[in-house]
Amino acid sequence: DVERSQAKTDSLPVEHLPHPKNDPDSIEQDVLSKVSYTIGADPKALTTKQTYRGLAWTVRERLIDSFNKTQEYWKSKDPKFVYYLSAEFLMGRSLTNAVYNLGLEGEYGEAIRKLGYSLEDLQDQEQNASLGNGGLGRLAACFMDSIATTDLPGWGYGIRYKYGMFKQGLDKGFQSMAPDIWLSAGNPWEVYRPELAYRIGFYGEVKDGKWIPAESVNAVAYDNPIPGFGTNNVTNLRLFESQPVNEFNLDFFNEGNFDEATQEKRRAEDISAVLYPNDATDYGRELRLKQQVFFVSAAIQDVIARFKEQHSDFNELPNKAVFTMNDTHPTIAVAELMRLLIDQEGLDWDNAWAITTKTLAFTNHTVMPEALEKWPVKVMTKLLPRHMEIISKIDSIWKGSLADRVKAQIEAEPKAEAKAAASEESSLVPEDTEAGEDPVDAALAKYGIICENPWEKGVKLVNMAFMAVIGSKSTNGVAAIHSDIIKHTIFKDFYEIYPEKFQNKTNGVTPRRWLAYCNPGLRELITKTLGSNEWIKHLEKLSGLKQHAEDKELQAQWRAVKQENKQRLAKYIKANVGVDVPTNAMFDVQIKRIHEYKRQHLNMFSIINRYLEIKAASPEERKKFVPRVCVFGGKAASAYYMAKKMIRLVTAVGEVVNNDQEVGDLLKVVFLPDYNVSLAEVIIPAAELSHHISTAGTEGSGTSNMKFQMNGCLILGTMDGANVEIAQEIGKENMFVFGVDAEDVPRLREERKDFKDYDPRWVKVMDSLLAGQFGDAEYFQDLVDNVNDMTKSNDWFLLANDFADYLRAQKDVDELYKDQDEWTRRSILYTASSGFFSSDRCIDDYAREIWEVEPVAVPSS
Ligand code: F55
Repeated sequence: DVERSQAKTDSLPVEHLPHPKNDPDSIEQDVLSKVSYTIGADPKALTTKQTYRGLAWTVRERLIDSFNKTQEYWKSKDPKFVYYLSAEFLMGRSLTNAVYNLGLEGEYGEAIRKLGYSLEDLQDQEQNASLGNGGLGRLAACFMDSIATTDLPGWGYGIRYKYGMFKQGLDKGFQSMAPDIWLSAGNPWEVYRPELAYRIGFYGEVKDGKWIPAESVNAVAYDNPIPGFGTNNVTNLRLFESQPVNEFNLDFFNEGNFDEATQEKRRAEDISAVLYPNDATDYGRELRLKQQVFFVSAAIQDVIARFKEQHSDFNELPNKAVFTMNDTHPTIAVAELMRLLIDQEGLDWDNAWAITTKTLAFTNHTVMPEALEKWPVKVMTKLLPRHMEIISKIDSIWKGSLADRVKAQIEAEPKAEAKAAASEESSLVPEDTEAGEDPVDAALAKYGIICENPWEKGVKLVNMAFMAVIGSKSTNGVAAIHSDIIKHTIFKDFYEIYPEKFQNKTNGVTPRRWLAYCNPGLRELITKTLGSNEWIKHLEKLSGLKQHAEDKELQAQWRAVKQENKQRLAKYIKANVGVDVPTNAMFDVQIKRIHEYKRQHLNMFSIINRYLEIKAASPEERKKFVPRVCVFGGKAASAYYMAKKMIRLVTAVGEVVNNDQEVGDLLKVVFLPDYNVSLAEVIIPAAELSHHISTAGTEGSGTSNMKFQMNGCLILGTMDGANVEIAQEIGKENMFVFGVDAEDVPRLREERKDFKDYDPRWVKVMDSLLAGQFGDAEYFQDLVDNVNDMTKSNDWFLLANDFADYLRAQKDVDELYKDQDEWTRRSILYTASSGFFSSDRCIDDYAREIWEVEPVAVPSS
């Protein structure tokens, strides 16, 4: 469908195209021109918003200039590309990032000053691009920055949702939700490409091996240029919008039936309308599956079209392209690439399979069973009949080879019964195989791609993660402990059969957005101390700070920066939730999606305990408490009942504590609504203590832990996710570690029915909630029961277990805070030890060890 006819360009004087000039006067001129002719505003009476919009358009032009050069250069070199397939890209704002990454902060700063503004003023006018839920979507955004910065030929592919992550408000302390209308003022950061449209089919039937879809839409491209830092490279995030093939039906219209006339349009536009605001479960819904196949098919068709411009032999595809699948959401790619190679390009099955399994890579982000997508075969068959045929064939080939291997294993061990074999570490037979059950059946039931829904007899499901492991060249986890766990739990048999496929790639975050740009005070201090700003691109150079960690002068300056950042946050808190917070108190933060496994309620229980202790103390004793400001932020999925209660727990306790005269400035508890990327950029630089307290073995990696570390914020955490590696880098003794280890969790869960060891402080906290000390006791009843009443629930996340040790760690925190020099020394050490957690390092590891893609830097002309 792509329009590829060419204008007669040979004789056009393209070399005389005026490239934008970058001196402050030219930029100022340019802004005035843009506000007049693009925005249509009166340059003599500009609002801040209009100024932002005009300015953004000038930055856009400079981005596109480098973008065009980069893409042209890459085309001439024809290197292998990585394509990052992700249903989510949580980009946040673009203005500051673009200006700095282009290296134009000085020129722009001056031009903006002349217009009577600061870059921050204008930046505040920008809507966040919140096309993601949380860690996974933000990781994709950090990766785009690092792919550009490290000169990798790589593009992102995703969906241009019309409405992003919902806006969160508070209504009498409860979460309220509103749609995120982020495109209302236009989007200067994207380039619409109406000529790039791919046809995506749904439903229908397969006749004589040929799929005839009953419904089709067009996937139309929008390019979002992504500038690297300290390079000429500007790469691309290509997002697709769903458009109808036929705008409307004139016959229906003429009959006066407008609803029918526009039905196709509405059905098509629904596909890219809304981001599912769920960070754990959403499978089962047909529209969600439509979204997934929509962007995956468009991306693969786009890549194949460009491949074919320069190549004719598909065996070359794995040398020119690798698709990396960000969790299970894009894993329909396995079937879609097979379908395109076989049905469109005429390859045979074996050839297509060989190419597919060399061209795809898979990243797993979680072991939480409810987050591992499984689609009902019924839904798949109806929506994607041809894909379902392909998946069935992949499944039967896989089941055949698994059965052979299980049989071979049992024969090699002739005396062993299924049970005995199961007790062996290296057995393909599941451990929970029942006596008398056929071991082959047991293995197939557990590790088949198509398997029965354990909760609904007779209902068959497609396990997308299993298909991804089988259909790709590598599978990786996102932190060392996590990559280890997946090998021995969810992907056990796959690991035994294909050990070489399994890798670890510990996550990273971009030090540009998450340190250099969000914390300018610290940026300048670090650069001054190290004598250069090379660390922004080579983060391991931060280790040079270690030798200065004890320097009293530096410590004082380091504290002054933190103090300034705390004041900025205090102002924000006052303006947004009306609470006055003391800036001499410790700023203690937990910001992330609200989840039982992340245990915000454990933090709250410790805060309640602190409150009760302050209340019980004499005025003299009260003086010994270290004052704290406890800040929470995070969204709850709309259907996640407990998560919503956890939010209410924070606000309810805040209402009591913040207004208690006896407590005064010793304790404040605030919930900041609508936590998003730009709010994180204000909170993280101001934080002194941050919470990463998931039950060991449940968090894939965590990435905010790395952001806090970079900004010199001390960590209170469990031995989970990337905390383990952070502890290695900074020294475990410098982190506040508590809680059970991952390997003990299964046993403790078994034993939890008999748990009796309740700490007396835990009992008091539970009693205070059930006595209504923080309002509506009835409302909190089931939240308490869930962790405290073993007859009703089972404290799956082991809060009661970890509580006493958590309070011990909290005491250690308070003690250390009294010694500000030691606290600051550690803070410097945290930043100094954060080099490993740059997404540049992470991307480089992916590039060398999985993608096999090499940098191609655009030369300066
Ligand atoms: C979104 C939609 C669905 Cl259906 C399932 C999961 C998600 C999601 O947002 N997951 C997510 O954010 N996972 C997180 O990924 C991070 C990056 O790897 C990890 O750091 C984090 O541990 C993990 O929970």
